[in-house]
Amino acid sequence: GKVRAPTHIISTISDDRGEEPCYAGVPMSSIVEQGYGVGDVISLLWFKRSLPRYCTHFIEICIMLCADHGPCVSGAHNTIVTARAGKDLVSSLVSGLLTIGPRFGGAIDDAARYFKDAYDRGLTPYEFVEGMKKKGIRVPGIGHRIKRGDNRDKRVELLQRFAHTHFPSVKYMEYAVQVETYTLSKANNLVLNVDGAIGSLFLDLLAGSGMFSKQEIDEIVEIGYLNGLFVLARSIGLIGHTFDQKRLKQPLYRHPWEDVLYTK
Ligand code: Q5B
Repeated sequence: GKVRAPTHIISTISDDRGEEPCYAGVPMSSIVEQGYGVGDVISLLWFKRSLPRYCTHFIEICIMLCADHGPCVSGAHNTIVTARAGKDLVSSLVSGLLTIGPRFGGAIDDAARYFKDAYDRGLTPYEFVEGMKKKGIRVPGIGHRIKRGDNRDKRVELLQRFAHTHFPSVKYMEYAVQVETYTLSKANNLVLNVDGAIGSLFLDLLAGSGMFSKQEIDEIVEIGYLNGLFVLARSIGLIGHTFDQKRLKQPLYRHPWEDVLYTK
């Protein structure tokens, strides 16, 4: 009989061998003709299933509101400096992307991991936050350089409002808000930030949509899918910053001596 030689690659999300490419089995013509959006495409290629409209809409809102946060944040700054050094689009983009991590934009997965673990174990916000402090770990999803208790992040508010209206349950987000109430009692900058809002709300999406088994949710949280939302979104802004610098014909950036403390 026919013997299939072992393959070097296994792939389960897309197939380009037929007349048209398929994402998780859905042909491109259906994607275009049925008016799918980028949230649907993310659902197919990341989660390998079609999600209900409120879920794909939520994903699209995350992408829109994380697309940029001005020129002063770490990622945009790196991209701007790189573009001004005469580098190409891809180099400028990746130099910005490389700043995404535990402090900047890449705290979504850890926020989901820690909020989920604390909520599922029934920890009070006090037990959770003080336990993290004892371990010397900053609570991911909490804290911001410019947002404060009296100057909340509008993006967080918008995500919360959408979820309150459309999600069947927002138990993880409500837990994150309780954590925020406790951290704000310690310091005014310890607000629930955009990473924490997305992390906790995505847990609610996964748990409340009925589209994922418990095992699948655990795997998604363990592998860490959610920083991908910030990476994808912020790429839009970083590409914009690259074009902006090129359009403005900005010269090589050099940081001013006056802004450096030279010390022995
Ligand atoms: N403290 C975000 O720190 C920041 C604490 C904490 C317990 C915490 C910090 C942090 C967790 C990571 C996270 C996502 C580095 C942020 C984003 C996207 C963005 C960015 C933009 C965009 C800010 C002062 C005191 C110290 C600290 C304590 C701080 N955070 N304690 N848990 N989470 N958060 N990142 O202001 O006693 O004095 O030693 O790591 O969620 O990245 O717009 O800029 O869209 O681009 O520099 O929004 O919170 O505060 O380091 O001076 O700390 O607060 O231990 O206590 P800061 P620090 P003490 S959203």
